[in-house]
Amino acid sequence: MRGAALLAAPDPRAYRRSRMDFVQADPELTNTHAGDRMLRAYLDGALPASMRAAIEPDLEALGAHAADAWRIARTRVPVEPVLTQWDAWGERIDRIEITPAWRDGAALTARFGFVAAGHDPRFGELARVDQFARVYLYHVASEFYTCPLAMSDGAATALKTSGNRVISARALPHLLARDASQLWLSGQWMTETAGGSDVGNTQTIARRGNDGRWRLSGRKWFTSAVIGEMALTLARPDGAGEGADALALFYVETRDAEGRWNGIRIDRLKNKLGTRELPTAEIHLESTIAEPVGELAHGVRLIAPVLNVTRTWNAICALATMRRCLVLATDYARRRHAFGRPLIEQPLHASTLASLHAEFAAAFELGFHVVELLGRIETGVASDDERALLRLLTPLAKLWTGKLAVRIASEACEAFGGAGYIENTGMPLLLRDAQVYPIWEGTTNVLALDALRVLGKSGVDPFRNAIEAMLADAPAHAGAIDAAVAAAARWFHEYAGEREILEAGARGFALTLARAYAAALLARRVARTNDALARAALVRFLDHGLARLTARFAGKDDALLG
Ligand code: MFK
Repeated sequence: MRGAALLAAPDPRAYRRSRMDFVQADPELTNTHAGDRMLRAYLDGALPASMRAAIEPDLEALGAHAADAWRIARTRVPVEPVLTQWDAWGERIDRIEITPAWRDGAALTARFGFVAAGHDPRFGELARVDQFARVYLYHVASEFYTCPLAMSDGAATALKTSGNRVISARALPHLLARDASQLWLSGQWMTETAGGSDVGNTQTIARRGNDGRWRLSGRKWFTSAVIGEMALTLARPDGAGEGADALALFYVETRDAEGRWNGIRIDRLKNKLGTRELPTAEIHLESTIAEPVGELAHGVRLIAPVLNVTRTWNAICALATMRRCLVLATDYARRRHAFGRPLIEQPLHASTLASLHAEFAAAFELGFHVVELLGRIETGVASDDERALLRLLTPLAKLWTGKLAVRIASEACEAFGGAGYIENTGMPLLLRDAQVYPIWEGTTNVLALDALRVLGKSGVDPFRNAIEAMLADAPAHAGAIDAAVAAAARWFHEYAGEREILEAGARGFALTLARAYAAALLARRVARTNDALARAALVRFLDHGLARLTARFAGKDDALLG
């Protein structure tokens, strides 16, 4: 059957009963590391054997944890965090009760080093690969505890690059702790009511008191880690001008030595579509004591390492959701019989699933390539071209995986028929949660514009050179990939002087670059390993087409928009 390499052999455990007492067998999730051929093949190729062997037991344990967590979640009543603002006697306490998976988060993070592993000097440039393999296996079971972990990782990275020795000496040992009692989580408080994507509209003011200390006053509208011990946040020093350049980056510890809030009031928890285990809060800062991380301006530049790291987490976590959806939908297709045979043997159903597996395989290549580049740059072994490349590929990977996760989660629900619309199959939760990936950490359009801005500065050469180098090793599939890159480059140069047209087409342009790069990575893997799964994925992925460029529509949409 076509697509068999992507879907693997039919499962003989498929469940049948007589029609009278028929009960459909539910899909099973077994150890997600042991059963992940793609992850295992990737790690076998990316890591030296000694490192691979050293981390294997942890990955296997995380795979077992993922399967256990899925089973437990299917049998329990869902719980959500609860904010209690006042105690019985009228004192303001603002206490957040977290959920069971979150209560396990610190111990698991200490044991598996979800943040620390990425900064572990033992593994040099490959430390990030180790870390993100762990994150990939943990994410769905974590119930988005990975969100504050992402921000903590971002904060550790930003503090390291800031050169602020005092704050680094205080915070880094906690952010990178492998002892749960020492572990800190960090928030990243950027979003305000007037300044969402447009962070330059930030209204929080920083004032320096007579005691020489800085205090922040303002309202932060989406704070996903207010339960953390610290945060990095943007504020406008009193008297500084308007706009983003005048913002400064501040370090905040959320509680004082006695455990009281540091001038922080939690107004309410967000009532969100998904990620409901994550206690995202609206807060007021009222003379919150803070320390500048660097100069009293250019805060966006200083917080950018947080953005780039959390965008990488976003991409890997989106991949984790896609993988979970595909494993469940494929397992179900082996167990569910219709029209006389299992769904997996129905050509259209199999083909639909195989196409999704192929998209996922390509996105997986891009996501982990970004991780590899991040590790190379952080350990000082990367070239200038690789630096420029990572700056471009990070938003591309984030925006593409975000959109793809929603599509795959939606298709996976559909692959279950009516059951996919029923809460306690677990599928609706995956779909609701997936919708967050294209939204937070920069929407698809914001990131597409970011990619344009990067190319405006660095040009397309680093991107083209990298693709050419990969295709030199994989000439068999170069034609379609070269054609997509050439079309994108032509489009970019043709409209280089026409900003409105460039912006209007930025999303299609960004998706084309992401798809072409991912195809080149897959083609290189096929050439190097002759892996059957990678080859089947490449053939299907190329068949879907790489280019997503749009025609010149800017300024011509009035009839549609009214
Ligand atoms: C489970 C997964 C975990 C994920 C965790 C999720 C946590 C969720 C919580 C949130 O959603 S937090 C809020 C997320 N918000 C955003 O992501 C903001 C979206 N907006 C943008 O990304 C804007 O592009 C941005 C605010 C970064 C910039 O807007 P501006 O005000 O137009 O600034 P500008 O002039 O473009 O950039 C200022 C400087 O920063 C420039 O450098 P120079 O001053 O040297 O010229 C830029 O080059 C630099 N810069 C901007 N983005 C950068 C960057 N540098 C490196 N990397 C970047 N990504």
